[in-house]
Amino acid sequence: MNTETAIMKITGDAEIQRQFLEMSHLYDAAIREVRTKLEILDREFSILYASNPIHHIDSRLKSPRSIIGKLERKGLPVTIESAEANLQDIAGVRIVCNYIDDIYRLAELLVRQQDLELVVQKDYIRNPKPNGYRSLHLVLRVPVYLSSHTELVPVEVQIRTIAMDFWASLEHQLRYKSDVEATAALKGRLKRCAEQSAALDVEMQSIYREVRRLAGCRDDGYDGDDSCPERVPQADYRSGAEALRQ
Ligand code: 0O2
Repeated sequence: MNTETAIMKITGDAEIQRQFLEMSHLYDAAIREVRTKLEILDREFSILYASNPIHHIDSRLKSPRSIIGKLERKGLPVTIESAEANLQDIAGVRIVCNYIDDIYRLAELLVRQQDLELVVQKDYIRNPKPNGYRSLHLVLRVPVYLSSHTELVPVEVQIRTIAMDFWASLEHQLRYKSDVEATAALKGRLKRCAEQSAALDVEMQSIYREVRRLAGCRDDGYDGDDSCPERVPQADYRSGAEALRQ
């Protein structure tokens, strides 16, 4: 069954539509919970330390077309059960920060919350992808309290700086615009931009720390160093909350 046939099946079948609505409600609730947690942290930082770690937050529910496409690419059954069992990015939250320190600080604060469980962590800042992509990815399981029971729902959280986000959006266009050929020259130029923007992030971080020190700002208790603070352990795919809670 190709993607179009699968979409036709979904849109034409009342029972599948109902299941899809139920699933969307669940993942949307999980997104809202994560967003609320982040807004609370950001507000607290602004009150206590006169700083806002979060520049802005984006979130999205993966569309049926994109869910079906991903299941097909992975050779998995195209059903709601299969999507729930195999895809961890149906719910996605992207946090865009000013500085690299903010990324690790937020990750640490999220993972410390008792009701969130860290399932997967991928640190593409310490270990950028070969194309230059940088971002910290966490998959968190979030409890959603329903009328009859509680569901633990995975949410993929991507945390990156403004510079990383700027780069990723152009690279995304190059990758997904089928009418633009991703030549080696374009890829090479993008890779160089990734290196330059990584250096910019490090320098901006350093200047910001110095400015805060000179201004005598209240210490936020975070002792990150240089570009990649050691507080968040090396990227890996292990399960469990221990990775960041150590
Ligand atoms: P979209 O449209 O953003 O949703 P997995 O999800 O684990 O099965 P993968 O690719 O190994 O698959 O996961 P990974 O590496 O954590 O990447 C997931 C998401 O990160 C992607 O989602 C992108 O949003 C982003 N991403 C990862 N690598 C790149 C990259 O090289 N360039 C850009 N621009 N974004 C990247 P989707 O589903 O691919 O796309």
